[in-house]
Amino acid sequence: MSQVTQLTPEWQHWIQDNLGRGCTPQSLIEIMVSQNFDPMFANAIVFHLTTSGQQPVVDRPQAGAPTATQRTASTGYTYETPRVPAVGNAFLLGDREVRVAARIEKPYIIVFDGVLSHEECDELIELSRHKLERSMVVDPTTGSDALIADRTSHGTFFALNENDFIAKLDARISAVMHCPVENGEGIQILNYQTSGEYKPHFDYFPPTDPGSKRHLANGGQRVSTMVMYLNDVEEGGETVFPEIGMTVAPKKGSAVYFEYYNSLDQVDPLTLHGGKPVTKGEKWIATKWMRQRRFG
Ligand code: PD2
Ligand code: ZN
Repeated sequence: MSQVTQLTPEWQHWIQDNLGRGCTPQSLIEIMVSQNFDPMFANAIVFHLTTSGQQPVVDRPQAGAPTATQRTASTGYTYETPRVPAVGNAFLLGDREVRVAARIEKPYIIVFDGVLSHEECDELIELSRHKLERSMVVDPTTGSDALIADRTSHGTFFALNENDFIAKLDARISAVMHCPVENGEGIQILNYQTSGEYKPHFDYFPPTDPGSKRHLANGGQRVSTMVMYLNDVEEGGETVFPEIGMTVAPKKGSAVYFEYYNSLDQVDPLTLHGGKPVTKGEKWIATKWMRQRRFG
């Protein structure tokens, strides 16, 4: 069944009424997506009604698939010069050569090979194994940690520069991501057992969610993410970007980087992403999130 990319007057009133009642835009988008709306269309239309209060364009041409340019324009996000320059296929960071395996412009995504050595991957796993706890998400209304079925991993954090080993990785990751070390949240380690997954979500704090406020107060918005794969997963566990039909298969030592915040204070909804269910074996990743400013 094809996804809905048109707004009937009934849906328009429903959105306006609910925004008027104080519902968060994110909660309305989630309901629309559950009712088979195209996620990007839902995002754009709710964003439009939230910010302008004007009549939206209710029709979108149905003939043919929209081009990448049209899709980008419809989100309202402006692509600026990326934080990580789109030049070069490899760069030397200390004793490591990090290679670019793939790049996408909109949204801005890079797959890197060799960010971590196999020994570093093993060490991160061994240092984390004994302190894993069930992963949480941010409740959009309160901003508190919440346990939900959409995220069935266990994880733990390292403090920034916690020891020499972690400090070395924090420095390398910050160089790859072109962001100061102090803007980074501590490295997070996640473990997914078979059938574990993380359903599609945004890593940024949705600006209109009341619960985002307290997270934005420390370090500002998240600007970019790097997910580093610590093992080769037997089957499943790909990182998926459903808006652009892209999946990245886990490969020990490799990473997927993406950025989603610009100088106009906009966030890029095309970076919706998730961790697909692990169907055989287990999956270990390390995640780094960068903020606008010093974090912590
Ligand atoms: O496990 C992943 O591949 C994944 C996918 C999406 C992890 C995260 N997001 C995350 O930790 O934010
Ligand atoms: Zn994520």
